Amino acid sequence: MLTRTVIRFSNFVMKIQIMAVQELEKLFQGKIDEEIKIEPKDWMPEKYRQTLIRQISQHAHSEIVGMLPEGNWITRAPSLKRKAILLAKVQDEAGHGLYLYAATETLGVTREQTINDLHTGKAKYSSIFNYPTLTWADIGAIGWLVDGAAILNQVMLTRTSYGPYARAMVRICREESFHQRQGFEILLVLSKGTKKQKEMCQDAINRWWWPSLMMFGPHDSESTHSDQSMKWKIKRKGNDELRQSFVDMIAEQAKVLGMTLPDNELKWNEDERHYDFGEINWEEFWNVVKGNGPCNKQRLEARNRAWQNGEWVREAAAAYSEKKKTKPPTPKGALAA
Ligand code: FAQ
Repeated sequence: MLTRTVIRFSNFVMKIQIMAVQELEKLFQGKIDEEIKIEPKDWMPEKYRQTLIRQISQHAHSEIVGMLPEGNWITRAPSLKRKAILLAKVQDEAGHGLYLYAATETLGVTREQTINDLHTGKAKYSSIFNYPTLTWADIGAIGWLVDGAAILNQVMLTRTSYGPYARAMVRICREESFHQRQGFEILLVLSKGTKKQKEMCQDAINRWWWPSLMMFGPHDSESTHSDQSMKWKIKRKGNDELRQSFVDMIAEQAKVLGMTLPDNELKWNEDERHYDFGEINWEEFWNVVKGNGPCNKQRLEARNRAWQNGEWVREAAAAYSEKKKTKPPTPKGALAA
């Protein structure tokens, strides 16, 4: 008799809990529908939190790993001015990584956890950064195509439903638009240069075009997360729609450069008012995502090495912070030791 009462009572408690979660989910979706931002201390479905942790940390890793292909050219930039600009751009990417790691932390994971996931190969980062930068023109192509693709995707993210992510994206987008312009300008100079410079420009565009299209992710029909992420307004546009906007924008800009895009099927479609374009090599994409691209191994080794070499900096920062905690505050007007 007593056991039956206990079972009935625990079933009743479970039912109440399920009802409470359903009510919370309704309130949560209501906020999303009314365009009210979700903030770190608000209730959120666990799957929403996990989706954000995955996407924002993947984005942060992309910024940090993305410093490597360009960083490789800082010492070889063709002039002092180009060197200063490239240095500033690469530093910007480090800043973007920091804002995004901080935004991930607001979801209850530590930076050590997220970074460890990158270093052990568990976490993904954008496929694009697993391709090599062979000539100076590649730096132009990265700015024009890679930053161009990044902006299209990220302007939508300034309106994403999670407050800290949306706010981080506002500043990032401003800096990315400068990055894209500097890339285009590098290519514009090369496109008006000697025969060899023109060839270098075209060769870089040929190599970076298809990988840039892959940055937008799989077709919507193959995308695991798009449907739910659109309902939660984490994503505002699907992968295919953003990719199409990118093709339409770049096809026009390529004309200004007097360069071609390596796709025989690229053609203006008057009825659709869009450019038609050829099919992406998805086998190549998934191969790179799974860790088998031209530079995946090299990129992870570089990040792991940087982490190990930076250990003394982390230790010094922790020791300094401990020292500050124990030391009495400096009296007003006195000189700090
Ligand atoms: N590479 O279901 P979906 C930059 C994965 S920042 C690798 O469609 P979702 C700045 C995806 O994670 C560039 N993996 O996924 C810069 C998922 O994995 P799962 C980075 C990819 O999230 C410039 C699976 O495939 N930007 O360039 C890729 O809804 C120059 C299924 O895909 C961002 O991260 C890929 N390309 O849509 C820095 C923006 N695509 O769950 C330095 C924020 C998909 O199976 C120099 N992220 N996957 O483990 C997003 O907008 C989204 O995450 C998408 C993918 C659109 C990338």
